[in-house]
Amino acid sequence: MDLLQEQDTGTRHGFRFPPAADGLLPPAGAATTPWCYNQTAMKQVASRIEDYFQIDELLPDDARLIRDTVRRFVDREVIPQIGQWWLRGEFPRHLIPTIAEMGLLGANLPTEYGAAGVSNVAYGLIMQELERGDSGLRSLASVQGALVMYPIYTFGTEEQRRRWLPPLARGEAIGCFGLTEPGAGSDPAAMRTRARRHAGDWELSGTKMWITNGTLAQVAVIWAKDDDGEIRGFLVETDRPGFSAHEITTKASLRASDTAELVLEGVRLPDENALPEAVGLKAALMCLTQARYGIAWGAVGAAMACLEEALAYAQQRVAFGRPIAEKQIIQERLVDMLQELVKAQLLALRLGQLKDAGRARYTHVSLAKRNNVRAALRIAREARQILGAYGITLEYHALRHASNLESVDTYEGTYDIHTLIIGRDITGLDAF
Ligand code: TGC
Ligand code: FAD
Repeated sequence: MDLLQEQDTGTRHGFRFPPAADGLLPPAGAATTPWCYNQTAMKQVASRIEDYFQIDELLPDDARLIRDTVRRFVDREVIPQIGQWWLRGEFPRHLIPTIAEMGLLGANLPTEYGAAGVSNVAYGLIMQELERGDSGLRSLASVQGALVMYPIYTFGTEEQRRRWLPPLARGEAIGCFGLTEPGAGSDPAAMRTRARRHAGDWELSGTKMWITNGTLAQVAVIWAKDDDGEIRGFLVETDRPGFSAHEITTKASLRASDTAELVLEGVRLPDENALPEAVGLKAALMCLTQARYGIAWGAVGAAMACLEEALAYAQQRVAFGRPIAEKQIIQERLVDMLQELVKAQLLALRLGQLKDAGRARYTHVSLAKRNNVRAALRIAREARQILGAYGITLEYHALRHASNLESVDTYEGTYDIHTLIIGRDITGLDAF
């Protein structure tokens, strides 16, 4: 039997519960197998934990509306099938047109070039809901918006904006961002990719590694050192001679995401493909700040999904004659998870408010990314343990989220790198 068959998908998370405990039993006769669903229990669980500190009332109406719309989309189109896509190592590219139509690509960029122009808080909630489905889905949107549309908007010419931003917002073109190399990740200044001048053109040579959307992309934002050793950003159409993308197929994390190695072998580019204001590593780091902001929110979504699943499961699962939710150790674990979730929610919201007010510093973003991703990872691991053996399957979501979050904890600056960024900020001393 295909354990991931789409069945009984009426619940919010498409769970299959183990034999139920008293008080949360499904209607008599509902379960013909040892498995059953209990929609009422799931709804009760969600309403109990998702907004424990009544943060909803701090959100503007439009942001709430946007969140609820994305939530319905993810519940309907993603959650019932994500386990299968993940197992097959497949990014659900058929969802791109809907995601684009909903305005989720580059959503916090101005409407002038086709983006939705929502607030940073609303954008964060979009990332939260996408990652509640899967980190890979949020990654697609993060890269497209924060790492491709943002640099074109911020560092590009008017012509580059007009050419690329509308199709990127509509999902008709997909972008990727090549900064990391096989030998340079945390320290991108050590990159070896070169951009040499050739009779007014540029010639790019080098290898970029771990690039999200790498094989899907029509355009790559590539960072390379020029003849003076200055780092510059370029727009590289992926059908140019000398450019190739090779999917990394051995991932045990973020499997529903396209990750690739990019090889540039003497790729010739006209000068108009250089992003004129993207000169110096700072330009690349500014893009990372935008993506890290979205990740800080996204991690909250993954954590919410895991806690909901663990709590609902604990109420259903009987051991030693009683639901495991009655055991003190389980309650302590659930409370620790909730406490971490609430802190992460508050941090994300305050960061969003600061960003909307133009007062967020990149070190604030580092702190939120560092805290929220690590918190989500711990919550996901705890959830997996509460689920016992069932927790190692893809019918449940905890292990998939935990595994994805291993990547999220590494990319966009590892936990250690954010420690050093914040450490430098508060001590004035560089410990890199
Ligand atoms: P450093 O001296 O720190 O900085 C140079 C200049 O840049 C400024 N700056 C930033 N500005 C905006 N945002 C940031 N995050 C910034 N970080 C630094 C800084 O103030 C300075 O400005 P100025 O005016 O004084 O010149 O540069 P450094 O070479 O010492 O690098 C520092 C370090 C280690 C923090 C940086 O290299 C770093 O962040 N490393 C981590 C690399 C990383 O995060 N890579 C991510 C690759 S992309 C990715 O992972 C996508 S995954 C997407 C997905 O699938 O969702
Ligand atoms: P390294 O830099 O080699 O670090 C190895 C270890 O050493 C880490 O634990 C690190 O914390 C630690 N370390 C490093 N420096 C220090 C120090 N000074 N002090 C103490 N400890 C230190 N990159 C892109 O450019 N574009 C993408 O789209 C992209 N997508 C990605 C998708 C996935 C699924 C993954 C896994 C990665 C992706 N990356 C992408 C790359 C990612 O940004 C890097 O993996 C990350 O920056 C870390 O670099 P590294 O893997 O080379 O690790």
